[in-house]
Amino acid sequence: MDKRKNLRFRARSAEEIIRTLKNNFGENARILSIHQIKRRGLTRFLKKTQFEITAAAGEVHLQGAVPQDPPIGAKTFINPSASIPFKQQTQRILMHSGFSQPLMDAFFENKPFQEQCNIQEILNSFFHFLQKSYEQLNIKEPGQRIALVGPSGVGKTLTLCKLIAQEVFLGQKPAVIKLDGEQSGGQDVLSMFCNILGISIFQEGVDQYISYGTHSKMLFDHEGINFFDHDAVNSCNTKLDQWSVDTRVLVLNALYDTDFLDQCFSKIKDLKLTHCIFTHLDETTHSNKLWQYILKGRLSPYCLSFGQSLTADFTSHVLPYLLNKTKITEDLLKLY
Ligand SMILES: Nc1nc2c(ncn2[C@@H]2O[C@H](COP(=O)(O)OP(=O)(O)OP(=O)(O)O)[C@@H](O)[C@H]2O)c(=O)[nH]1
Ligand SMILES: [Mg+2]
Repeated sequence: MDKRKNLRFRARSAEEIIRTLKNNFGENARILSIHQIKRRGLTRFLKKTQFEITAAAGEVHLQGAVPQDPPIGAKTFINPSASIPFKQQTQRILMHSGFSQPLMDAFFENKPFQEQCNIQEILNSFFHFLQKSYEQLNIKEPGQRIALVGPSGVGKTLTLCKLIAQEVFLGQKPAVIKLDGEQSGGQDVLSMFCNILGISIFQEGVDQYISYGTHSKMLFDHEGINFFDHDAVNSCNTKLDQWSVDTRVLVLNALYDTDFLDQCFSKIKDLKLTHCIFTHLDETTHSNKLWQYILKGRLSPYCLSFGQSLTADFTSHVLPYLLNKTKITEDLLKLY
């Protein structure tokens, strides 16, 4: 097998995942995505859980291969109405499909326009513009102290479990620190999940500081923050400073409207945010609006979550995943 290429395989357990990764990539593996294979009908009760894993050797670029399919069918759309300028028509389609004005402006800035061009070509070149812009992002690698922050209920804890599982599959043992202000006595999902995986979990303010020290990698689960509350934002920042957290990940639900997403992204400086994660992609049909945050949001895309599994349903293949979900509103194209 060519070890430079991505590897896709199926496995039934963490041990099987680790074994396959080690056999193919040695210690240098990197998991790109894990999907839980959904079974239908009665067989789902009889068969063991199975995962599909995509992995790469460490030096392979995280985002992997990009699908070649164009965003729309092979039909040719010719400008039907000379009265509305062609550029305006294209903008209208893109805007109604959920793309932001700054993104369109950046696209049109680099695209010399001729009135008699074909609309499918323009939309395809917009698709390539998205891909190229992503490839030009300066995406930061996550550091050793990673905290997930965001509004209440977005999926911070569940996403943290997915990240812990990924570390464990790679043979690592990070420490988990709960900064959630609650004293659950180890009865919450995160504590139980860590206990099952043999991961040390500490409750800030309850466990002694000395016990954290031996772990090089630390993952922090912060309680939900009200982004409209300055005091809450400041106290979160102070806490992350005290813990010297270098990777501060904004976690947001992809279903949120753009006003609220804008509000959360406006706290980048206050919280010294570095990365972002979008969740609930499985429940989102219109993910086009996410491009503006991925390309112009000034945070490095970390991964996407698309399901409720504790160990699967996430991908760090952000570019191909989003390209696959990107759609131009078909009703508008019917006019052309
Ligand atoms: N369908 C779907 N559900 C998700 C996803 N991520 C999280 N959830 C669900 O969203 C709910 C909230 O998830 P949590 O991880 O508890 O959210 P949280 O941000 O930690 O919540 P707080 O700690 O209360 O702020 C749970 O029911 C999760 O199963 C996702 O990507 N897809
Ligand atoms: Mg939580």
